[in-house]
Amino acid sequence: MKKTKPTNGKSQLAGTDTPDRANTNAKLDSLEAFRSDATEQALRTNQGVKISDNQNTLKVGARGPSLLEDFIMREKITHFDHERIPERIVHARGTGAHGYFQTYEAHSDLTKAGFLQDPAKQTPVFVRFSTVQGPRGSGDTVRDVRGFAVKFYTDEGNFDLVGNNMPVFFIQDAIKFPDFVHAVKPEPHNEIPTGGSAHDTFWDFVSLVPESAHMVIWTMSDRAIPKSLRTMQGFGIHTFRLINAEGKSTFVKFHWKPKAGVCSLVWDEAQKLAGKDTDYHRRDLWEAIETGDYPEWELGVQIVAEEDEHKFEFDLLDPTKIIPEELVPVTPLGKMVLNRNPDNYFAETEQVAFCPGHIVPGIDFSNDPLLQGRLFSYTDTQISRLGGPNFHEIPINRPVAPNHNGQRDAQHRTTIDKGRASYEPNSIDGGWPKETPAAAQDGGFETYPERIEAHKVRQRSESFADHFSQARLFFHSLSKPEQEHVIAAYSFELGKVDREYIRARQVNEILANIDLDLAGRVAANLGLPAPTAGTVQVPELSLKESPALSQLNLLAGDIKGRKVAVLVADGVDGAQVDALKKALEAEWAHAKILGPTSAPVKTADGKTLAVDASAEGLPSVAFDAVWVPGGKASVQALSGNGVALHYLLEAYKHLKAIGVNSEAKSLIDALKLDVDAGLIVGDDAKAHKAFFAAIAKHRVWDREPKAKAIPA
Ligand code: HDE
Repeated sequence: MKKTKPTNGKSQLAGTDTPDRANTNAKLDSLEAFRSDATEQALRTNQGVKISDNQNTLKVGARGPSLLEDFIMREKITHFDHERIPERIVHARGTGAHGYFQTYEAHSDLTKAGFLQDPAKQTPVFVRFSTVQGPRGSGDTVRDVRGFAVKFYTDEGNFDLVGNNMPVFFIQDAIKFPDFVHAVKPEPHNEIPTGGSAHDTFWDFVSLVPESAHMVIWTMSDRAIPKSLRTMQGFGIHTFRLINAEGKSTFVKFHWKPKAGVCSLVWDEAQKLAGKDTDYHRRDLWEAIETGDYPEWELGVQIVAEEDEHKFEFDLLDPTKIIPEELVPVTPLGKMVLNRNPDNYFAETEQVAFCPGHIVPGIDFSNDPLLQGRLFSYTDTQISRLGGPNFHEIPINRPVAPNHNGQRDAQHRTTIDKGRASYEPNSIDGGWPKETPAAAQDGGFETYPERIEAHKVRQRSESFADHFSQARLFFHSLSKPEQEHVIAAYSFELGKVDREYIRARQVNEILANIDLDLAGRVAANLGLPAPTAGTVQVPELSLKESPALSQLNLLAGDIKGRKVAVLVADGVDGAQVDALKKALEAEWAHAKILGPTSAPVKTADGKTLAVDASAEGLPSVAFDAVWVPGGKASVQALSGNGVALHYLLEAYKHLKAIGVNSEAKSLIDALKLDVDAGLIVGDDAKAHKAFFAAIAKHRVWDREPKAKAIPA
């Protein structure tokens, strides 16, 4: 037997890198190096002891039993055993980013909050986007609400705006939240389904709780399958108060409007992505920030004067209602830019702790009963999730403002408090830290002295009783394709409900009160009789449609940040590929070159063209559009390549812009795809322009009826 040198567990590959591999490693190193704080540092234990062997447990002889005295191995394994912390009970799956907020001007008429005064000041923020139902490892693109939580590290303390990508909520009173969450979470006997609401307990609950009707129709709309986290609106949902230096209070609703416009996936695409790229949204946000396409949102408020509180056809305190933007437009306050990825997922995105109760002087709560309950829940949940009441000391949660007070000790205390007096008043430490009287500016926090005279009761206000008129307004405000998607989503979800009485209840007692046509269409898809009337009298709203609710009216109009797949094979026309790439870059859009494999291809003029991935590795669902350049041999090869043909077919089915060079038209013909407003054949700058215009429209909606006949 050939004798080999003992390896002591070290990789034999070390030092044998091929030049290509070394190159890739160099690339990775240059990306990551600036982040490592262990460069040129020795490997040590947590107690600071240098480690000489990190490969082998201490044993009695090379083949003997391991020794309990191996403190190095025990420390390492013990720490590992406790690496996981409880995931969030809701919103467990999330992704975060750093950035800044900058006010457009001083909003002193509305609020004394310092971060809304100086247009030259950038206030740091950390944002966490999330899904609600699924566990931490679940798919990004499931049908669900998205969390949109922003922590502003202001000079006056942290302000958390903990919102969602939809402007209303499922319930009106916090006491119903555990019931709602138990119903939507995977069923208790088999823990199915992961990440979705298409199951009996969810529909059982929502069909029994009509106040959920408005939010449920939002979750059945395309808003629940956003294309990207960058293309979502955000909403504070509840009515809040802003308080100015004179103590004047104004009601507001917070809105985030994405600069990239609002767009969604189509359902088949969302389902496929959940398998093909579980991290699709996370990756998209990460890559956008790494490439310098910094996502941006405008923060705005709908402003309602205190004296106008009761002038609406709904109650401002009811979180199942919007204020239509046609009635109260959104006043822009400032912008938020996300420009830095976290260094460490766990330390930042997992450990960040939001709470709607984190507010600063100049902002205050309303009596929305859902908001009031949230003020308790978030801090309470961090105590078990983050292991004690000192979670504010974790770096991502620390305010930039100082936070001296008499709170001491408890688990995980890291501050080394000096001095004897951890109480107030004191004379030993000179009375410090002392209260700051509430003042116009820079004063201590003072609650708005709202006058309330009432009995203590467990009651729902009469003004919260209408559950259907705004659900109807939403449905009627959608474009035809969006309405069709809502009908399809209800049909899909209720089709997964085993108990027919639940399906029937949702159709007859909820959908029929929203819209009889909607109810009839869903009933037909479920094989149920169409209801002929609703079960309650739904108030007629003065506003019949709100165009601000349809995503088709919320596109950005440009193609910044969009991704285009370019399908190539040996013999491709390299000049055409270059020209398209340049044209896209000029618009801040990006091309990825996809080959039959991950190996480079040869261009028609004999050059080597590196590819970004194989077409199989980056499927069409990960792109906004597809382009096929010319080059006879390339087109010939693609016409016999099932992955490439499926690529085009799938992009067509998902209503995406497709551009083909005239030499490549044979591919389209072979697939029997018709040229339309989004399927462009051409070779020149004019063709690029038409192609880009189609991408800007996001989908070719007119193609949808035809696309339905294409196999999924
Ligand atoms: Fe939450 N919610 N929620 N929620 N919520 C949590 O807090 C809760 C509600 C929202 O990225 C939990 O730290 C109650 C509305 C977001 O870390 C928990 C009620 C809105 C996030 C909690 C609501 C939200 C959470 C779980 C009804 C939109 C993720 C972990 C009274 C305005 C924040 C945690 C992040 C997270 C409770 C309703 C948004 C359990 C009791 C309405 C974006 O405390």
